[in-house]
Amino acid sequence: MNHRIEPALIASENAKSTLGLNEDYDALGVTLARDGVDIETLTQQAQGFNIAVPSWGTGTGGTRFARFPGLAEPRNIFEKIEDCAVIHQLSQCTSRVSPHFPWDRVDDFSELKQHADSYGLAWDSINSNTFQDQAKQAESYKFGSLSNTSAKARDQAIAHNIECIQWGQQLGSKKLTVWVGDGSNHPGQQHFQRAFERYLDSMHKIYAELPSDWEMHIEHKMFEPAFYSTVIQDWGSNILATMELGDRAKSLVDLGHHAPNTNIEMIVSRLIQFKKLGGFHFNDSKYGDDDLDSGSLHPYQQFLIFNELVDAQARQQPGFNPNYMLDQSHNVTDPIESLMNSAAEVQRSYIKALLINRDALYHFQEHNDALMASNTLKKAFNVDVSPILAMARLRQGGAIDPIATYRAADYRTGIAANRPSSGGNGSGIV
Ligand code: RM4
Ligand code: MN
Ligand code: MN
Repeated sequence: MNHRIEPALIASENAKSTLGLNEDYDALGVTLARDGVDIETLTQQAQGFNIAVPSWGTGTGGTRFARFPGLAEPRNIFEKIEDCAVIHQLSQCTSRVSPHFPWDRVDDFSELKQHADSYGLAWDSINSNTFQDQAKQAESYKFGSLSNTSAKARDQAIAHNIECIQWGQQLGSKKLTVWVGDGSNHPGQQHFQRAFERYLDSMHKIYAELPSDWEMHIEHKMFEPAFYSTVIQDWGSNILATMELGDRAKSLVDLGHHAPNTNIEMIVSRLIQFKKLGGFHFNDSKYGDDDLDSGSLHPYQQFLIFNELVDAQARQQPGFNPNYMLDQSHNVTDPIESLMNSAAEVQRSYIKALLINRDALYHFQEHNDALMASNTLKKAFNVDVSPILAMARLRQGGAIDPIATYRAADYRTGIAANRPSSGGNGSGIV
């Protein structure tokens, strides 16, 4: 298998802190054993954790105002795959990449698949893009795509989603994620019901082309690019659409796509209950969408979401098999560093949620002991599981400290000559 970072460098960096890690790991093992928790089981669960990386997250993001490109940014999907290979090599929990079409379109998909294969990477959900007009596109999406009042524009958007499925089949993907920018900017601009009817009609046509072993994930978003209303505004519109379409249509929760203070963990619970939780786009935010790295501001919210997920796993809830992915914009950090860090932060929430004493929690819930129920969650949240995450990486050939190892490798400087700047410093969504 190909490597982007010299394995010998990872080994020498790891050697610097293996002793300390072993001590911390053993100490944590003793503490956890006191509560009847086996640290080895947790480490295996950490090793089994996987979260996909969005191809578009490997480039430096921007705002409506500006974008400040970084050194040696990937210029195409082949180079994005190389950066994803670095992320996975060091963090050992991101073996899948989610492409966005037509941004990542290539002429030869078998060549692209081979390229990813050579780094041990597989393909996650395919994302269609009908929120921008492409060069030489016949119909404009200025006033929507799947819900456009023009049948020609709708047909073009449907055809794009179907070609996304076909490209995905060549890559070995099994999922299509549909997020549309459709909506309105002025009260009265759009007839809400007719727009939703047109959207559903278009989605039925895409769903009819979905291979039998594929799922379709619908992503809601309450604002942007439409700022007054969006056609799939919230989880309510989302689940209604998936229920109309069929069992293989499920809802996807992007953490940045809700109003501030929305109880996202409760939405997750509802979707689980009705077998409609397709997956996640993890990120964090204070004001807008995708603006902060996962777990950087609201780690407790992320933990509470994983409380619901681990609960469903423990109860073996039928139809429960959500897909995890990061979806965030990195404007001032090195995207490779942010993606490694964020993958580990989501993994951290998962491991902490596994530590929750579920029988105790159920007991306190049944007896309406609000304080002790809350403290049961807090007890798990307050455990520093870093040694478990580091041990999981070490045992799989990754880095004890991915950021330090990445910096020691000086990856960007090493490839800068081969990746001249594209000069793109205009505004950019990702
Ligand atoms: C959207 C949404 C989608 C992503 C685009 C780039 O806000 O999160 O998942 O495909 O951004
Ligand atoms: Mn998203
Ligand atoms: Mn988003």
